[in-house]
Amino acid sequence: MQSAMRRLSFLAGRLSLVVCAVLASTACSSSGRSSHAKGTVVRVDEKDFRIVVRPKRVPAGNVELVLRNDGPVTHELIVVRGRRSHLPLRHDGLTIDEDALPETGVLEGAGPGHVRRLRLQLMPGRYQLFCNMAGHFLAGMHAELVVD
Ligand SMILES: [Cu+2]
Repeated sequence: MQSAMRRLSFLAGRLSLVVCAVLASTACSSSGRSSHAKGTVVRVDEKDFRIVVRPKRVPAGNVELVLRNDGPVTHELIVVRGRRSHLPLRHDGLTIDEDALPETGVLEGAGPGHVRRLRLQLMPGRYQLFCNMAGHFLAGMHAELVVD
């Protein structure tokens, strides 16, 4: 019974986190830049086939990812909470099974030179950032962000 309650509150926490992410991205797209506290800015640079995250460790709360695609091909960014070793591969063996994961945030694919922002409210834990275009994760497009 107690473990069931713990699981429920864990799920509720995940749900509120997803809702926050959705609200943040909506606010971003409707008003451009918001004037209230942006929180910690994390630079995420993508290129064939790496993701560099700076800083790699941030305090919990509002985090703004600034994603830059250095190309030369289109890349996307998916953020999930958990350890990399727990990310499930699809049967194609080339991509992560996103449907099996509670996503924290997503920026769909964009071409070289694009800079986009994703605002998230993150609770403490380990987060995996990866590109899930066919083969890109396996080629090395993943990085970890630790939230204290
Ligand atoms: Cu990619």
